[in-house]
Amino acid sequence: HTAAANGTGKSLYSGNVVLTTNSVTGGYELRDPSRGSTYTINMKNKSQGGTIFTDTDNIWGNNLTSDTASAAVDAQYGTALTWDYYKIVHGRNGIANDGKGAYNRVHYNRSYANAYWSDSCFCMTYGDGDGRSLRALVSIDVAGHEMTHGVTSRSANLTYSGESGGLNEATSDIFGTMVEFYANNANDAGDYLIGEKVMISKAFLRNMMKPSADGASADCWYSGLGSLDVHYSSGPANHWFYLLAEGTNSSLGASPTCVAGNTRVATGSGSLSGIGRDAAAKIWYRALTVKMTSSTNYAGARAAAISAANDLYGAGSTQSNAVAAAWSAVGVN
Ligand code: ASN
Ligand code: ZN
Ligand code: CA
Repeated sequence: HTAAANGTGKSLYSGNVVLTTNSVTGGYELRDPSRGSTYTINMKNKSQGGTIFTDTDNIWGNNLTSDTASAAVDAQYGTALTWDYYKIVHGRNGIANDGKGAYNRVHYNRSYANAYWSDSCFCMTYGDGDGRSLRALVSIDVAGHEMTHGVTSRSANLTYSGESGGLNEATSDIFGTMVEFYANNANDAGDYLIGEKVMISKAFLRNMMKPSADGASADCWYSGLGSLDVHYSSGPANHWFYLLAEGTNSSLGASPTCVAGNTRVATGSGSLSGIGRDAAAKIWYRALTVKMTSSTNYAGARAAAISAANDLYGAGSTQSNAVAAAWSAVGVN
């Protein structure tokens, strides 16, 4: 039995948000009948089991970790935003494009400092963080990042190692960021950083404006890129997206271009004009869902993105030329 109701969520990172919940006998459950019946369960710091969150007055959480429902609000909100982003912007009906919602498991295990998507349960798992370097990993960009792994798996299915693994990770950073911009939430404004809300000891997990700022990611393609961990070989594709969307003269941050392998040089000779986030995201979504395959590498991603831009905007269009120029700027020729 499902009956959509309007609830209020008091989140950890996004202030107070509107949640669509499910009216049941005696109260409400944290399930969204309007978005594929997405729901959130409380793992109660265990790694198995879990029960759906329920509430009597449809006001969930207290913006603090002292109420276990607060992190559940962030997770449920992040799932709703990701659903809406893919549906409204890209016409995709859920992660698998079949109208089925995923579910969330929050408070997974103890001091668990990660979040991950699983294809087998079609579900999201969120840890509370270790309390030293990471808080609960339920921010909008992390939720969008993780669920995009589900989208990738149901489309190009980029193999999670080597260069295709870096492209897989970058796809999650790109659309996680796009979901954050889409949310337009005053408490968690859109930016080109990943994980800025959940980090305690550092400012971000990853930085699309300057990937190497994390101390490990590459800014530019080089022949050994595929040997890096996939969370670091994502750097050139993350930076490509940033340069394509915003260009080199953005007020947002420094935008190095690349020459000779992974050497970063100051911008000057190679100035780029951005085509805007929305056009850049449309191009990458088409590349992901129509052009790329499990074994696509960086050279293949360049070809896929140019082909997608040609389809959407025409060969020789400003957008198509900008796609090529941005790939060249990160060393992919
Ligand atoms: N949070 C990590 C990620 O989505 C989990 C993993 O290593 N796959 O990249
Ligand atoms: Zn990931
Ligand atoms: Ca962010």
